Amino acid sequence: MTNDNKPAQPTDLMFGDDELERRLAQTWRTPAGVWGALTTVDHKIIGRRYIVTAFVFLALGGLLALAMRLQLAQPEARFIGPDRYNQIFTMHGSNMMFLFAVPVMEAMAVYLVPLMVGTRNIAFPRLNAFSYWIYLAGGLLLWISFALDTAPDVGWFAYVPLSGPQYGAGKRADLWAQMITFTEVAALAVAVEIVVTVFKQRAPGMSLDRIPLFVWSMLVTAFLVIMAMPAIMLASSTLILDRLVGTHFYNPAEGGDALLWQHLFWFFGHPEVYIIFLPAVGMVSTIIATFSRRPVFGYLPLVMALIATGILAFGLWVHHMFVVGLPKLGESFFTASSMAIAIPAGIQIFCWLATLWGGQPVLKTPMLFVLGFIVTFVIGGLTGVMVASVPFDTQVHDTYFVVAHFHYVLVGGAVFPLLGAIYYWFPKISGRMMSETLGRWAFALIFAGFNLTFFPMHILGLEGMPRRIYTYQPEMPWAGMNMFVSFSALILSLGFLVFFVDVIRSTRSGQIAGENPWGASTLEWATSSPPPCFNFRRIPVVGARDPLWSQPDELTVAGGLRTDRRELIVSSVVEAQPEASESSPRNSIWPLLAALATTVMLIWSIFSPWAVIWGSIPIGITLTGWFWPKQTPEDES
Ligand code: HEM
Ligand SMILES: [Cu+2]
Repeated sequence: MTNDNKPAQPTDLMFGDDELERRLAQTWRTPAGVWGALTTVDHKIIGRRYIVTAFVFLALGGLLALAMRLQLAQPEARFIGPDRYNQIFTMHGSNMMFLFAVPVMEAMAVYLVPLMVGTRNIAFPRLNAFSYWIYLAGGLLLWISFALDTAPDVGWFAYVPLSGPQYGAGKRADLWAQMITFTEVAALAVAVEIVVTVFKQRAPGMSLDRIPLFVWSMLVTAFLVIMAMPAIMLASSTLILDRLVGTHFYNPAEGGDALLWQHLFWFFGHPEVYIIFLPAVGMVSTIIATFSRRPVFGYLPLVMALIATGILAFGLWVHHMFVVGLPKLGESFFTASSMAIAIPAGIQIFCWLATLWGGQPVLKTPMLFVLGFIVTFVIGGLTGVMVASVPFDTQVHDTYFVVAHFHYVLVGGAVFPLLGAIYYWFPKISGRMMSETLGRWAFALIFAGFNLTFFPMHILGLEGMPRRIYTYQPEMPWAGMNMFVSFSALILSLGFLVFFVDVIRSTRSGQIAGENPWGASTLEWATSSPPPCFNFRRIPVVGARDPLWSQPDELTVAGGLRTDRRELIVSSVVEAQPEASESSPRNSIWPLLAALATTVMLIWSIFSPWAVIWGSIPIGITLTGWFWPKQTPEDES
């Protein structure tokens, strides 16, 4: 490294392993207790917290789904009234998309990406802490409004004019819109951290063509977040303006445009699906390689497919609007682009099958979920190609066919890989293995329960059952199938219950994992489980795409980072040549205070436009505290 020209500074070259660990732990540690928990900027602690919170929201959203299924099991049931039902499906959809699916994927990246690229912390660690707090505040806002019976009731895409000032009474739609702001600020923050971590903090030698596929997938996802989220923040903020100060963005009578809402929403909403799906592609590629005991087939095509999906994702949003009456040429274009996205998906599936074919797959639980994913996702993809066709979509739009389709791609395409990923990385995160027996039970129940719940919904949809109805008449031919679906949802829930029991049980008493229980090839397995606060005793030097397979005995390491302050290696974007050592921020309470100030401003601004002025003052104060030089060693460089 370049900066050890001042001999007095202690660097990692001067110490033996034990002494070095002691010194690094001193520099990087998070103090025990509440204060430590509130001030930490360790990506592992924040990442774990983020993952756990997202899974709590998954469980809550699942309970809402069960409530809906209970209500729909029989015609004319009296369990949930129409108003509450509207709140429940809106809560379920919004909660699953904004509080579970996107955050959980980013959370996995917050935990894993720094380890996989061989660095000591994520870029902008205080922003990372801020992101978690702001996400938590947004989640609490939504759920508290539900507890107070004033939850949003306008569907997860909140179409105007229903959500506008004329029809959306009270503050329900505003709460929805502001929840979006919270979660999007959080998502954008993490996306920026991921991009910078991947581009500038990779271990020496990890050139672009050696980046693990999960990291590639998160890099592409981060760019999607950066390009898609501003559209929805614009939409939700202008909706609040229409509702609060009487602007006319969406009011046709005054020159506004109701369709503008749909365009802005879906310009974000379609890429959103890939923001959830692409990380899953990375997880699947990783798990398949490890359990087939060979490098994944077609690294370059897989990376290209990720990037192609990311680009195409921005060219299909209008397929959500086929029934609004579009010019024929426009319809044909968006049909074609929607079908075209099946090509990169096909390439991915081909590469995975080829990897399995050429390897000796070991069917551990993570692999079971991956196989379940392939089957389910292909079905969801096929119905996707069906609804991409305008005449067909016109028939099934707003029916249960669509509900079936998007759960196949969301649950099959993202939740299955995610559960596989939890079984796969749990040993790294907790230091303990999950149970193989319970894992198999969880998989069997979830896979069977899922297909039994959602497959019949295709048929219900073809029989004309609309989505978002709180009940139906006995004369309709839907009762038997609905009862069956609701019963199957219980099987599905039982599977999730087994999963949660396994997680809790294994955290306490799972078998000790050791560094690399699966014999995997990527860098996160080159340190202890769970990793120490400084991640790696010495920074590895990467000489191949699968470092732990091609350099099995001892990784080469780089030296020269200081031990008396938090330092990481900054490397070049393409070749990952070390360029400099850079200091990394210490723990701080300011991100939490800034998040609190932002929360006050955002909630207040639902009620008064002046909040934007007065509420900015505390934010300014907290940001000043955040960035104030404190003469710590980290400030020197
Ligand atoms: C775990 C089991 C799940 C069950 C049993 C379930 C069930 C349902 C049901 C019955 C509806 C339709 C409500 C209606 O139209 O009246 C629905 C809507 C929806 N679900 Fe799920 N769901 C589950 C998981 C998920 C997951 C994991 C996600 C996302 C990652 C998700 C996203 C959505 C969305 C976006 C809607 C549309 C909400 C709206 O119409 O505004 N669901 N779900
Ligand atoms: Cu779409």
